[in-house]
Amino acid sequence: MSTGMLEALGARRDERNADFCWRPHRGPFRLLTQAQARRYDERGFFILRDAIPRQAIETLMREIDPFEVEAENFVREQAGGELSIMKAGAISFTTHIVRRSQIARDFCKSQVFLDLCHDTLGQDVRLYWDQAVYKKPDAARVFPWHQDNGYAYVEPQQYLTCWVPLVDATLENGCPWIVPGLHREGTLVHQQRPWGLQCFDIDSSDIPVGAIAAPAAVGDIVVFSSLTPHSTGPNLTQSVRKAYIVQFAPDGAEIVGAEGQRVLAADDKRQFMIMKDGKRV
Ligand SMILES: O=C(O)CCC(=O)C(=O)O
Repeated sequence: MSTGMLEALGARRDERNADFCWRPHRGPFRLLTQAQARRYDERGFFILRDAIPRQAIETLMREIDPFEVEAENFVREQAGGELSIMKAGAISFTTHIVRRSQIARDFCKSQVFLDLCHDTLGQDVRLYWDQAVYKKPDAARVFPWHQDNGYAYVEPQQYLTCWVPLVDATLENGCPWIVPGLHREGTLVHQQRPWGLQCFDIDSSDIPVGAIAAPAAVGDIVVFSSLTPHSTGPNLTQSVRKAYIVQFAPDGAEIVGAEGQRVLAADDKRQFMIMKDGKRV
């Protein structure tokens, strides 16, 4: 079924991804219900409701805001307003906050992430990436359809993304949208588009048949695979949509370059172990 979907969307597998096979999750689980595990296997995502106390999100947001201002000012003042996929006044990506913040480091080791990692990745897990994404009011700007593994090709391909809203993420302010099912194909070819990489040969603002919106309130986590195609909609409101994205990979994961060169994803300053033998590090 998904091969037909791939064709319909003008998508194809990355050359490095010849024989990917999705590994279903059988448990035993610490946190996931059987229904959530089934949804993750079948659709590539689920929303974990009320998973983080509001107070923890408020503390985290207060910590992140000044780093975001600094990143935004850098792009505005030193990079001519635009740097890679970041555009001052429209969208900011503030990466590796854990390098500078104990609050962010502690957040990434919260029990809920340990449990999610245990249930989806195994016993030995590292933080792979963390970034805040702030979407400013901008009626046009969507974030294009992509898989997280399309930005840097990681093996094993199946790692975990937790999209954490710092304010309620709604259809109006740019919540995630997900195309279910295609995570089972592994990593797809991504092409450069003006606002980011894209894995479908459609307009970035088009919503494929079957796509599902994932609005999420403060306290929820949108949990998806690094292989789940997703986008976020435009921010049609007058306030900033803020999210913190934390990604986790099994210890030993490697980034594979276009020529096959491999780099271990184990920079201890930002890709530290969160769990060893199933226990917090
Ligand atoms: O939060 C957003 O608006 C898009 C971010 C995203 O999809 C990503 O960083 O992979």
